[in-house]
Amino acid sequence: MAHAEYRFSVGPWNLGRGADPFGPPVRPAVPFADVLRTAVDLGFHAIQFHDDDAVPDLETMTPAQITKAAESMRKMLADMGLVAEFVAARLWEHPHGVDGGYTSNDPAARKWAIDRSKRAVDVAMALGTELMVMWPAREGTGVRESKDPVEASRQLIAAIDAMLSASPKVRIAIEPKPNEPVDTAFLPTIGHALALGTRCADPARVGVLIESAHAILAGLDPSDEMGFALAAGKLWGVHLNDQNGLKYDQDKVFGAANLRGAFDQVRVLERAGYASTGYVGFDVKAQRTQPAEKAAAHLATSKAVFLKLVEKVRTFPESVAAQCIAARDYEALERLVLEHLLG
Ligand code: 3MF
Ligand code: MG
Repeated sequence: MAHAEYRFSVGPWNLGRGADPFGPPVRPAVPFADVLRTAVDLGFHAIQFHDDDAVPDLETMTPAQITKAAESMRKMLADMGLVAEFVAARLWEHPHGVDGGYTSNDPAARKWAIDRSKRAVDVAMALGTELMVMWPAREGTGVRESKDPVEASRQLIAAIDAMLSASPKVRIAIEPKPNEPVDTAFLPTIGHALALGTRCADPARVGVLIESAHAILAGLDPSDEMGFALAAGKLWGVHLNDQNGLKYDQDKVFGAANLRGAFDQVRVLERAGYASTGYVGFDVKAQRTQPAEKAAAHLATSKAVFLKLVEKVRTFPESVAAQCIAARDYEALERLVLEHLLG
């Protein structure tokens, strides 16, 4: 049987400058044209955007100006054989978003967040993608009593509904994360995101993007989170990476901490035919220790690991596994998986 080819995507923030909470950037900023060149050189097909990656001054521009700027970005992509995968409104860096956007206790900040998100929808449409990603970064609390969680759910639904009404085509993929930068986030898991989606104005246009590390931070198995979303036809994007236990968000190379967990993620995607429905994105970070000229290696490695694991999945002795399962000999199944991965 012929296999669908996987298509890969990356965001400009994945070619970062090595800053962390304890130290400033250690590498020069990568000009946007170089991000695109690196993506092409590494065999990626699509670019993921924050709204202001595509249109830097969108808050001071008219809708016509936003559309014009995004269309010229679309042309720049097309000239290099690339397309936009999605746009996400970057609310979390703006002074108005300091206590979250949609769930801020300040009504002026909530209004700003919705206005900014609608502008981001305009950016997406002009870039030629219908997909918006919503990572609710600061939609949560550091002090639990500071926000009302019942009200917060309503506010999140209102925000999604506002985005849905900005275009009849737009689809929204919620990217849940349980913590960081907040202590406790209102949409920590895929279950929360999918449940919220059913309460929006047009549930058919609300789905999810799953990041491996975010699931691990919630104490969940990323492949099961993916399976749950796939079963509902709602897995509209993935951010594959890795995470070594419960600590700060590490955005490690895919498979770097748990190769078997990475195999399980590729297997669930492969068995569901994800290659023909969505991009494989890597939300990975270059280590601070990398010099500028070697600061894309994490992307190359993640993609190489993914493709090797696709081969591992395709060569996995499924009929032997089925015999182990039929005999309920899960120790034999365990050994089969480990020998296959080691082999
Ligand atoms: C944070 C993330 C984000 C989102 C991105 C797209 C900066 O942990 O994963 O990366 O993926 O904003 O919405
Ligand atoms: Mg991500």
